[in-house]
Amino acid sequence: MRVKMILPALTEATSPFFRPIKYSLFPPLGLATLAGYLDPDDEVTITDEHVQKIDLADEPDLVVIQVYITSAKRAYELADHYRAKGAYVCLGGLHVTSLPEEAARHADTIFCGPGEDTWPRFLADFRAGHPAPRYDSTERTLATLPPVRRDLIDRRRYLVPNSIVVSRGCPHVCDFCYKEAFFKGGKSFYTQAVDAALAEIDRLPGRHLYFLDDHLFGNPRFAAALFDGMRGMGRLWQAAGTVQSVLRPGLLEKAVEAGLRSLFVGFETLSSANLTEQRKWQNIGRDYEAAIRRLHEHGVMVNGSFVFGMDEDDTSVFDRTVEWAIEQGIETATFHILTPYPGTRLYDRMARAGRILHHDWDLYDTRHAVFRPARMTPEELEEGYWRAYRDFYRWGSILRGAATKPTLRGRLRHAAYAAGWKKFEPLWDLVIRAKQVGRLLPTLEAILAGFGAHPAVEEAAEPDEPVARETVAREIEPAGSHTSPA
Ligand code: B12
Ligand code: SF4
Repeated sequence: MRVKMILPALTEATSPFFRPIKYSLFPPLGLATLAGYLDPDDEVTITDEHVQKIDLADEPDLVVIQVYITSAKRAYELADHYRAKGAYVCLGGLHVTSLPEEAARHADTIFCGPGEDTWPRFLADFRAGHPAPRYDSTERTLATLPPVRRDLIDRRRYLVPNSIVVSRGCPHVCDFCYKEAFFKGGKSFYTQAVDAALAEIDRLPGRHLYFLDDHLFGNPRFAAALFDGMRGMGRLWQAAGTVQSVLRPGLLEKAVEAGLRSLFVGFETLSSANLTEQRKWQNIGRDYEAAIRRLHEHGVMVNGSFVFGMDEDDTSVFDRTVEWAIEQGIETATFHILTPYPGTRLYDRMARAGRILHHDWDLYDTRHAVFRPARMTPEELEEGYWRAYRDFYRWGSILRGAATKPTLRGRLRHAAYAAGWKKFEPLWDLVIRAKQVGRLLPTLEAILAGFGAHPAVEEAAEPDEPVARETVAREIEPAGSHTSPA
């Protein structure tokens, strides 16, 4: 059987003005996971439209398309194209789960929820000649997960080819997050067995890893055992975690010993009323500043995630948040406009109140105001969002953030690292367009290796690394990409 798997690009990514670095970060891990269930004699390809052109003239038997909200329009176009040619088309992923009826108009079969139970069931039905039009995931386990088909991924096209997930979902229930909607109908947080996760890590070449788990620390027992198992492997890695998990005694220390060098932390808002409104209970009353101090003391860089536009936010929120982040010495920040994804509680609340402005999914990208905010206009929200990025990454702010570091080496590193992303962005884009992105990985590993020392140790260390080496690490934070995993 000839199987073609496609990750379509959102409209922006195919324009000549798109920012290639953002879309050359991570390979399509979800599709490579599903490919693991195919038979050895199936002919299978994975096409990631963010980094390669799709050959539309081919004649596959089965087409599998992963649909995100921002790529839905393109996904449906591709689905219609292949159905017209007589291929059998399957659509699955987050947006299909949010709006199955919309997706079903373009598919022979749709899949709701994660695919580890439904996909093998479909394959058996398909081969037997009676596939169903819809499969809903209910049995949630990673116990029988086959090895991810990384051989189908062209590693040279990605800055972070070693992305990995060892769990699914998250134990929390924030209203704005995709997670509750996607995992409804079954468990919404579960992990691999520790040994299986360690085996998957072992299969990855090089030193660097990026855990894409929503909350790698979400099950402390699993996380502690994983970190114990990783100790001595010589890995350098990045991940996402909550403020609460950073403050928990013991776990962060284990993570650092296992190679943690940078953490994406969902602060989201400095207002506890906003946290309550969004049911982000795990952040309420937590000492954000203590969490940042603790990470810095352990040599872990912080990528702080912030969401603008919650109901308590007025136009003063942008300056206040940026100022706070600079004062805390946060190395990099990711800002988002609150985005009500269909299927979430946030969406339902906004829709009931008549506050949704439109359903142009292309613009549900966390950079556009798609709802009417409570205390400002949509224009003010968008303008403030862009201003926040500009203000956080201006030279004066970078130098002030750097000045919070206790050592000269720390100050230089902060300045070089933060500046690298925004100030040298066009250079990285050139490297990617020249298809040289894979060559940056050893540089990235070298940078991260330099971040493990505690500030006290750094005092006695060598002078700082060259600026260009520091800059790359910023790229692997999916800046502006997410409404906050964790
Ligand atoms: C890595 C990542 C990226 C990477 C690359 C994505 C990629 N290559 O797949 C980059 C940085 C490019 C990115 C960009 C964006 N992202 Co992003 N990203 C993620 C992240 C952190 C991990 C995705 C992942 O690899 N998961 C692990 C794999 C194993 O799971 P999976 O991909 O979901 O696949 C499983 C199922 O979905 C299902 N499945 C998927 N497709 C199909 C198809 C079939 C037929 C079947 C049976 C099953 C199936 O089975 C798979 C195995 O279980 C997620 C958060 C998350 N936890 O999902 C956000 C997330 C997907 N991103 C999100 C967003 C909003 C964006 C952006 C729009 C952000 C922006 N401001 O521009 C862009 C645009 C993406 C696009 N192309 O349209 C949202 C999506 C919201 C939505 N409802 O669609 C998420 C959920 C983050 C969040 N918490 O809000 N992202
Ligand atoms: S926003 Fe983060 S902490 Fe909240 S449910 Fe989503 S992944 Fe979990």
